[in-house]
Amino acid sequence: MPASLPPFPSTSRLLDLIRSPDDVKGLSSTQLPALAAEIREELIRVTARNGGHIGPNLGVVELTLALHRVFSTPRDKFVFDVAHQGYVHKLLTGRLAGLQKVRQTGGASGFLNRSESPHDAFGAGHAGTALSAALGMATARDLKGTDEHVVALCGDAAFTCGITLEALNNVVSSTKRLVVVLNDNEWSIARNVGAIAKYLNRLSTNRTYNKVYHDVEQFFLGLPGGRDMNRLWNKWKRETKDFFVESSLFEKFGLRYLGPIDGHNLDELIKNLEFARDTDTPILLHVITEKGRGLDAARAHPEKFHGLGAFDPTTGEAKSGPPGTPPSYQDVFGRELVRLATADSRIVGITGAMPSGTGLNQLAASVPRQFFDVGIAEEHAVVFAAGLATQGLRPVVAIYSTFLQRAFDNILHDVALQNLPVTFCLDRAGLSPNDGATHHGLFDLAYLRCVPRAVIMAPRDEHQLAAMLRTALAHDGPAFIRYPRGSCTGTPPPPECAILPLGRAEILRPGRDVVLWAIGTMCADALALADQLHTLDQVDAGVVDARFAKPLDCELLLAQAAEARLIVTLEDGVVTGGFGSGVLETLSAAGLNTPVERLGWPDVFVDHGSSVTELRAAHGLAPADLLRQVQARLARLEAVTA
Ligand SMILES: Cc1ncc(C[n+]2csc(CCOP(=O)(O)OP(=O)(O)O)c2C)c(N)n1
Repeated sequence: MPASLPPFPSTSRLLDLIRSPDDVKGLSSTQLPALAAEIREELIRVTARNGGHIGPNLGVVELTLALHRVFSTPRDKFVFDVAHQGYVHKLLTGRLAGLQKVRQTGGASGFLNRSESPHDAFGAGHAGTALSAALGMATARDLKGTDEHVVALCGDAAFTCGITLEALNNVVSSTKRLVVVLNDNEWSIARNVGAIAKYLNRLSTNRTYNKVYHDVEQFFLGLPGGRDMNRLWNKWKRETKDFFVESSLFEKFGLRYLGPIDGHNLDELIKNLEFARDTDTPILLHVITEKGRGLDAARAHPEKFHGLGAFDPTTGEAKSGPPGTPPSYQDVFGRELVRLATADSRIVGITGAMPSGTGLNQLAASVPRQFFDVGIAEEHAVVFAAGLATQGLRPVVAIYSTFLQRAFDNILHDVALQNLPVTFCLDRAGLSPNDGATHHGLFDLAYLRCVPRAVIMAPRDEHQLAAMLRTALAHDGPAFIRYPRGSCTGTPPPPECAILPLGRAEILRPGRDVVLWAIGTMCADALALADQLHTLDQVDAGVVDARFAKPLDCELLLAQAAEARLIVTLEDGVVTGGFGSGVLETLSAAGLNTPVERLGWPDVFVDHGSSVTELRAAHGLAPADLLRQVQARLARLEAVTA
């Protein structure tokens, strides 16, 4: 990588001439490697500034170029798994300008999005959906009698997902024509885990298999009419089953297997993709790529460079916060769990492929026997935890709020219904601003509140997180703790880390006229709001930290509501069915008609943006908006009583 990167736009770049995939097709084969090099420079330049999924994208430069050389989107459909590796596709489909502000307000999304471009056949952000969606598209094509190609691009970690395996099981019964590209770089975010990862590794390094396969393949492909001969060879091979070497797992599912293919060799990629395009049977191309290719730091640290914030493009150093920034909630959680698990061998930690993101890497390093990374398998993680809990263990499942959505039935059917003591730590609750709608953790309060027996907590600072972890582990049933991404408050620690009485709120500021009931990090907003109401409007405003969204402290709530003019609820989640709804339900059930003003995220999908502050402002949740909303409600109430 050059020490200093060219300014944008550089007039002599091929990349600036690429407005659509047709332009890629118009390049000579000698220009393609030059374009690949320019794309890498551009990827490094924009992600160094904006942050983003640099490692995965650097790995698929040649693969994406080859795909656009061989297929024609938007007529042909590319379905990217997770779609975090779609930046190159964006560059080749007219989004060079949008990529300058990728993941920022007004810039391109960090994932693929059907509303962003007709070249994005399917939106994603969560893993494991590509094969199912592609199979749906291929089947629709067959039913409609059209002839476009459908290509699913799946990472090796996608095959740790149940959905991918469910789709694999259905391929041959659904369609005769589907191209699956397995982009194998041996990494999930951390190193890929499980039996399939080991199997893929064996497959890509099994010399006998590859040699026999490759040589015969190339021999037939090189003959005039070689494609037909190759079909015969495949048919014969299928029929003689495992005569030479054991057929691959994918062949057992009825897909034709081609590979391993060097994912950085454009000629080899193009030749194999053309073959796949013209094959009349579902086919899987096993493509070997290197994550982070072209940036030494990313190659050396694939986990860190999977996705990160702004970094120095020359040294690869991530830009860190100002000195004295408090630790993150993830760090505090990881540290507390190590403390607890070291003292109690019944405590085990489970992650779905996010050891560093959740902070469970600390447990993996300190008490590895009590740590499990199950891959991108959230449903399995939850049922696995349920099984462990039946045997007297105390599992702690750490999954981002957004990814736990996938395991709702397992929470309900496997854990809560059997009243099993599983602790759920929902990281990234609230906004994940740069990632956007697929990653915001705004729904958990709503989707968990309806689960019988669920104890749902949210800490307002790091010390409460530690106390809640102890509370959850002491509770004999399912317990959920939600906390946000990023830095804690830096609040001085209390004298002791006590277990909280279940369903007991805490009064943070006395006040009887208007009472603000907040949960989690919104307590800070509530305190500031109460101060303003007091100072500006002489309102006697109190603040309560609910601590528990369920069970709610009904006793305190009803006592306060009986006297207050207005109850205001504040939550970092959707208001529809959330914490404030619980407050409303409680008052309604008790026959109290004290007005309730609910402050939280509206009933829409929130896009990506540069920061939490910007997104809050865009959705009427900036501190000034909250104040205006409460003042307006109070004014309306006064107008009614006047
Ligand atoms: C359901 C779900 N769980 C976890 C994640 C977080 N996640 C994003 S990308 C990724 C790893 C993807 O690995 P792979 O598919 O092999 O692609 P690579 O990044 O290696 O190219 C994970 C775990 C997610 N997006 N969705």
